[in-house]
Amino acid sequence: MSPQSTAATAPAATAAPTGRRTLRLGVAGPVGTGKSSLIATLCRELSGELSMAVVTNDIYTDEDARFLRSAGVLPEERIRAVETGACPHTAIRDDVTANLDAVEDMEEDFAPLDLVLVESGGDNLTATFSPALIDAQIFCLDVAGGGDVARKGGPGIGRADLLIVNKSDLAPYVGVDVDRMVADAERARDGRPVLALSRTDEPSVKALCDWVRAVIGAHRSGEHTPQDPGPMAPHSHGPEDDGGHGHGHGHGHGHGH
Ligand SMILES: Nc1nc2c(ncn2[C@@H]2O[C@H](COP(=O)(O)OP(=O)(O)O)[C@@H](O)[C@H]2O)c(=O)[nH]1
Ligand SMILES: [Mg+2]
Repeated sequence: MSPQSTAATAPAATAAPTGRRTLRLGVAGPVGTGKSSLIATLCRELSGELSMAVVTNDIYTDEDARFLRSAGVLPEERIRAVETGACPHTAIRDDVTANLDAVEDMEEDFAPLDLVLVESGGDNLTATFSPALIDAQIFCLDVAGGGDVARKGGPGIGRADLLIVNKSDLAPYVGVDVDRMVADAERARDGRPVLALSRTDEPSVKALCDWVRAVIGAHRSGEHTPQDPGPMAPHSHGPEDDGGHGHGHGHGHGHGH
């Protein structure tokens, strides 16, 4: 049996009857776009009002978990690393068992939790979370990746619950028009929200926190339905579509279950 079929029922099965059920929020996006920093910001801003935990995914290390622990934004034991091996998108999409175990352990150890953040091992533009693992997801781009990235589309850009255009403070240095990048992204998303963010821009940090609070509220009241942005398309990366790196493997392979 595939792990998805058991996992798909997990959110309902673990829901607290009190209405204080944990929101599982994924953060995906290419390497270096600021996912760990965004999570550190959310922990810093929200851990006073919400009970939080973080699961990181790295290919071979626990680098992201160590970064977050050293940032001192949450008690160390609330930050755990899953080492995903070669295919980081597999662990958040095709075989989510290791991540689901980590999330459920945290929910048990620190019950009741309001929010578990799951950082994907940054891979490329196409990786998204399975709704079997998370309830909502943020997809993170940054201005340094180029103003045209948002137009290139893909499941995360098109259909994640929130698209972040990060490091807006760097836009003048990399020749990117943030407003135009946001407008391009909005056109690709059929009205789903897009937020230009910088950790140094307070109003944008507040807008991010408000969005997270709103999703937690909707999740608790049963108004939020987890969406699947869709699978990554069968692909082999050409020079134009890989978000900056080429890796020519297919994804029809088995994952040992
Ligand atoms: N200027 C600027 N740099 C940022 C911002 N957020 C993250 N960074 C930097 O971007 C780099 C990658 O960030 P990180 O969070 O590790 O990215 P990840 O690989 O997506 O987790 C680091 O050097 C961060 O300090 C931001 O808002 N502004
Ligand atoms: Mg990271």
